[in-house]
Amino acid sequence: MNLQLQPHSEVQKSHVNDFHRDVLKGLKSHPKKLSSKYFYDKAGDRLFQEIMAMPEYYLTQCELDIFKNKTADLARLIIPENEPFDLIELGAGDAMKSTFLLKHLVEKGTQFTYMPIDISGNILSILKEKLSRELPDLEIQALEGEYFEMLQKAASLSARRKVILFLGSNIGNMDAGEAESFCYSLNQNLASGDRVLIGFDLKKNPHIILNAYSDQNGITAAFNLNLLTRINRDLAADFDLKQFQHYQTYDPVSGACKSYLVSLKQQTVKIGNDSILFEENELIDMEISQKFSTEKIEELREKSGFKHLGEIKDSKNWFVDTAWQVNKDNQY
Ligand code: AVI
Repeated sequence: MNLQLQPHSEVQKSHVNDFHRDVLKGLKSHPKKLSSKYFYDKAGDRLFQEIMAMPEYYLTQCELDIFKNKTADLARLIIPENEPFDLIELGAGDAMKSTFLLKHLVEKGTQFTYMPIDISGNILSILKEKLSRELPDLEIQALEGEYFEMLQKAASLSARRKVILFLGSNIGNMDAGEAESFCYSLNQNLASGDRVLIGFDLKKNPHIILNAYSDQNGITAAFNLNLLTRINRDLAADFDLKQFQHYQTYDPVSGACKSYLVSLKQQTVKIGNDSILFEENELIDMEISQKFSTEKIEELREKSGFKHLGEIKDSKNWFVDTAWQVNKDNQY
């Protein structure tokens, strides 16, 4: 999920403009807000790798447990029988978990093309290189760009049935409205019979959840503060990182796990030609990592018009990969 682009390109300029616009809009709102989609520059990617390796951050291990130890069940749930198909992964990254499924399918001689979609061409070339070494028989068609544009491209490339993977509880980084419109658009961009597998982090003991996002070593804090460093670098700003402190909350009733940065004093921060005033203890809303109940997942499925196919949980029942199918005959 590295959004950094090659220097001096037109694409880079338009991304910097979007970033500038979003940052100013967010910091001029009440309460102040920054989008966690901007966490992932080079340093942010590295910090997220460190987070995934932390013992407290159980999410990765739970979903890995599903992909590694329940691979055949997973394949039975989402893979169309006796029919070639395209397996599309949204935000594939290093495809650490899905590689277990890919290996299983290749070994069984299943006919399919793996289509990883990512905004970062760099990540996709590393992935292609890794997979062609580990699974030389795998057919890969990497798609660089935004999810929905690339889904349309995938549809134009082949009329085969599509199976979409959206893993890692990335859906939890959207607020309720965004998650609904994302799932609805996903449904609208697919054809009847296509399938999706979405990873959801489930509600559990609140201490476990809070610990995963407020680690003792401050890696999650650094992950949040890194966005201020990015704004300083890319938008000529002068945030003093020592004057902002990470604060994490988890509300076990709503399932909202939220991170904030707290301004430690009254201060004015320059961003290019703009000045933003922070009161002492004023918050910047940085990220939501929503935790789900089975009912909430069902509600999301119904609102976006999918049919339930099944689900697989890890051995602790902390994480679920849920399979839905597009059923256009039955919609509205
Ligand atoms: C990428 N995403 C699913 C992570 C999460 O759990 O919300 C990002 C993250 N933020 C803090 N720790 C990890």
